[in-house]
Amino acid sequence: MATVEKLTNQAWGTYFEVKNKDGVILELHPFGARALSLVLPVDDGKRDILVGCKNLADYKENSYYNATIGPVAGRIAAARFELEGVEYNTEANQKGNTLHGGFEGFDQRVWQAEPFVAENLAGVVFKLIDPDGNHGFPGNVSAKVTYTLSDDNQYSFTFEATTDKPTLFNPTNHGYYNLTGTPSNAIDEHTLQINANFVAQTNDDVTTTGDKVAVTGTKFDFVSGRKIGPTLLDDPFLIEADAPDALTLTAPDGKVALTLLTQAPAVVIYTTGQGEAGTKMNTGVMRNHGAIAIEPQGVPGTEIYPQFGDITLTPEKEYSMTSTFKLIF
Ligand code: G6D
Repeated sequence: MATVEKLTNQAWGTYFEVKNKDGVILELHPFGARALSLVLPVDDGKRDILVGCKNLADYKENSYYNATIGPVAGRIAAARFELEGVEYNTEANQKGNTLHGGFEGFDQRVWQAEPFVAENLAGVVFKLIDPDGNHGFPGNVSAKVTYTLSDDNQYSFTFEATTDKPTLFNPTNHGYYNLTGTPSNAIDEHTLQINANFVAQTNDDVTTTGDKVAVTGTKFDFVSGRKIGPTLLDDPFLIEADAPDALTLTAPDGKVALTLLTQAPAVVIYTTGQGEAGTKMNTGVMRNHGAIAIEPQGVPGTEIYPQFGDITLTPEKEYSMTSTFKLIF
């Protein structure tokens, strides 16, 4: 029977530990409504497949790790957008664009936490009120992230939100994974299969162009599944609407795999590089290409490219998006 406990220690302060009947452990924290660890009982020992920081102070320096990102994940080009004829200016925190909600996005807020247990699962509901005009985004937004771990080994997060005036809302979970259990191993020997025939084309500053590119014959072609190798990615994969799932990542030893099912139209895949190499993480020192971030979300740039969908949140409609990782071990 899945359980959840509120705990306190020196590294994290107050955090939550969810356990299921198979001994999977998911640790969650109110700072950034983030996951701290996801430990699987593999036959050769306990394996934490999340790449996270050693303590809370490190998360404040590296706040994207395994955090809730919002109100808008990815980049808002030129840190501006228009809604119903009104122009809004957000914070230009990277190369003149707004990255991941600006200087103090959802990953840097302390969320209200409510642990809960239900039939065959347990988890934590994190809640946040983002006031009108905060960091340039209109609307008093009530945001909620529900993390669950089920007894049939499914790890899920659901984003929900309401607003009192039209705004943008496109959150994600910025989970970093290494299925060997440590970022001291490169991800090169992991096998990745993605049900995406197209990626959204990006500019040099990683903003999207509005066009999509067929993956066939390119470094983005993971349709049949292949080893990641030295491939560097920071791209939105456009998930085929009729696909049974979005992607599957498999450990080099084959003992662990994740299959992602999501209501999101895209998954941004980001592979770490030299910029993160050398950082002392919770499960070892990050080597070059030591982790892969898997971020289900609306396509970045949708606020200017309607062909990608719609990320406006209005008082008339609630936002809800669920992503589920099937944990195979
Ligand atoms: C870089 O461009 C990438 C982002 O997509 C990623 O989320 C971040 O590093 C961690 O800015």
